[in-house]
Amino acid sequence: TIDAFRVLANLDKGSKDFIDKYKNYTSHTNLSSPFSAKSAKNSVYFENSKIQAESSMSFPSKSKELEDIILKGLKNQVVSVTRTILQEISPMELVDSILIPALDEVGRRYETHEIFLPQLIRSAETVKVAFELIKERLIQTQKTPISKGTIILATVEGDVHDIGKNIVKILLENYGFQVIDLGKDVSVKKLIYALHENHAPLVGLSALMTTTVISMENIIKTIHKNKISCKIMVGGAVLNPEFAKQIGADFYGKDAKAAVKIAQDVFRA
Ligand code: B12
Repeated sequence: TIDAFRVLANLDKGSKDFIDKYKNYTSHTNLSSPFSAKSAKNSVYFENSKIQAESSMSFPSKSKELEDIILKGLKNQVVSVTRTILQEISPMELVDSILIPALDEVGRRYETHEIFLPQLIRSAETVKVAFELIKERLIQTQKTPISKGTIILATVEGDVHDIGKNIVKILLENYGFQVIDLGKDVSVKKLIYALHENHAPLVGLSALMTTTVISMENIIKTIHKNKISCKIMVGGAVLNPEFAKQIGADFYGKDAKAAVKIAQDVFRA
């Protein structure tokens, strides 16, 4: 309690002492790798592809290292390992098969009180460093500079989780769409204003918490009430297709690739 108080009172700068003291706290409670279940799922996605066959040879050793770095929030070690892995697999493979499963495991540990907020923050900051490298790589391989259409993206009001939304953004841009990113914790007012200003035919909303899907529903209701002509796609770990439909969205996207597919369909129509 004293250590936690020191974090909350900002006496323990950057939560350093707290994390140093408790970083090994979970090691005995969970020995299983977060990749065991997820990697099976990912391998289905890449089944029969040449990339999968090639990358699976050298992939596991470094992926375990990156997983550890994320779980322990070792921000200063993430760059070199991420760079090495990016020589072997594509940026999106790295996102889907390492970063997201590791964050899921961080979320699980947080939920079961195996780790606490400072550790959650450190892990998120570590992923952000890896994500910057991924972004650089995706920008380098960007296909067309010509815009295929304008999309507004936002993480809804009350929600600061923007890692997923940022991945969606970078992939949409990679596929030639122009993205107006309103950022995180975006109010209904700001979103409606942006829609009026830009006449974007597609808006993408992200929410990660059960409490903030209400903001998402409010935005959708306001768009409909104001008869703004645009399609709405929604995503975020807390949603599913049924719920998306229930709150009035036009599309639900499970991941960034799904967002690209939706955008292609909307702008083709
Ligand atoms: C990282 C993280 C944080 C970071 C966020 C950093 C950042 N800048 O984003 C920090 C430390 C700041 C944080 C804070 C909090 N967090 Co948090 N966090 C997480 C964690 C571990 C990972 C989220 C993540 O980035 N996942 C990876 C990304 C890539 O996945 P994604 O967002 O789902 O995105 C993918 C798809 O969903 C989809 N997608 C996403 N958006 C969109 C949009 C469209 C249009 C489409 C088509 C697709 C799409 O594509 C993406 C890429 O494939 C989750 C646990 C989890 N497993 O989700 C908890 C979690 C979301 N957090 C949680 C909580 C409780 C909090 C706090 C309230 C903690 C606190 N006590 O303060 C605060 C909330 C602050 C706030 N007001 O928002 C809970 C939410 C519980 C709930 N159901 O409501 C979770 C689930 C943890 C848990 N299990 O308890 N958190």
